[in-house]
Amino acid sequence: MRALRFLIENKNTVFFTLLVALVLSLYLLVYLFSHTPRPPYPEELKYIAIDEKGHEVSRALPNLNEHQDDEEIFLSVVIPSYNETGRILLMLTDAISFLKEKYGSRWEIVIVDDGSTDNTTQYCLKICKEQFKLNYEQFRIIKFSQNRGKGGAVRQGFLHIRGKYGLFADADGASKFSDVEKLIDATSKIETSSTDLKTTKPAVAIGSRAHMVNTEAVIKRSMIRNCLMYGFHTLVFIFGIRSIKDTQCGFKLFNRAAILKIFPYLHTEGWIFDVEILILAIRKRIQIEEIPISWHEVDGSKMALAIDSIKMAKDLVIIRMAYLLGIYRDNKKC
Ligand SMILES: Nc1nc2c(ncn2[C@@H]2O[C@H](COP(=O)(O)OP(=O)(O)O)[C@@H](O)[C@H]2O)c(=O)[nH]1
Ligand SMILES: [Mg+2]
Repeated sequence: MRALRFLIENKNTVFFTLLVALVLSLYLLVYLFSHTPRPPYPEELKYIAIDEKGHEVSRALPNLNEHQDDEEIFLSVVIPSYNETGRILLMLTDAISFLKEKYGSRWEIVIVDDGSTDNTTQYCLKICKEQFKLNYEQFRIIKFSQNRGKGGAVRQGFLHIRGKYGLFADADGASKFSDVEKLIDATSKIETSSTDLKTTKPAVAIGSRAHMVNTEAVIKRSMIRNCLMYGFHTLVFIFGIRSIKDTQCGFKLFNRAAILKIFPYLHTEGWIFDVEILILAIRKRIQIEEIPISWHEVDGSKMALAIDSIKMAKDLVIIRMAYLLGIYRDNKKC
């Protein structure tokens, strides 16, 4: 009775104490689940390639800032790869034939082997040498000794490319590679819309499958995958990316100015990293164009549907809350 009277008499203080306790516990919870990318091991700061004599070589990776000569490499393609010996050949064949025809030798491919256990690195080196006969500077592999996740792989790749534009593309070849031209056109339009002639305006163009929602390619997917897709879209909508219809397509292009503003600040290494990239771009007022591309379902997905979907939902909430509470900051490199 006395306790109840005390609560009523001090209701403002009680309410305030409860509120502080709630905010503190929320902060602690988000802090505990927040993510810091693991620093690269020394061997992950090197790339492996095949030299002119056909030997395997390992050299220090360049830093993104070092290469300002846009004429040298026009497009860098980063391919996150985890156990991809079964799927990557088709993707590379499609990509390399387009790149050679369109850009001569002004391109590079950076494969990030994310701790594969199926010899993805050796397999890629072999096809680079025997099948594609590539100049060694054009085909580089960063090999992680331990798996980091797709986001960690893309981040590490992008921080060490030489191109004017950087594209990340899935190893399964689900997107038609030549659609990269549409993304490049969109980013160039954003760049030329700037009135500042001294610096390049950061620009992002992302492949989108939103136009395909009612087409066979999506309908043919398993019911569970489609249900999860709709659930995920709803969650993304609630947690704040409303201007973009397809956040998850593995085909996204950035100019160097955008890469420098986004990737050093990216915390997430798992599947949900695309959403953090977009959140960062939106926070930094970088213009994003969503471009419809051709896409088809490819078997052999590395996603464990149930577990990875739960992780993605959790990580999505954590990203949004961490920015809200100041645990993640968009002006602090991580
Ligand atoms: N770096 C990295 N890449 C991964 C991992 N799992 C999948 N990937 C890559 O992410 C891309 C898309 O993967 P996929 O399995 O096709 O996913 P889905 O298209 O979303 O079903 C492929 O290039 C994979 O090799 C991982 O743990 N680490
Ligand atoms: Mg896929």
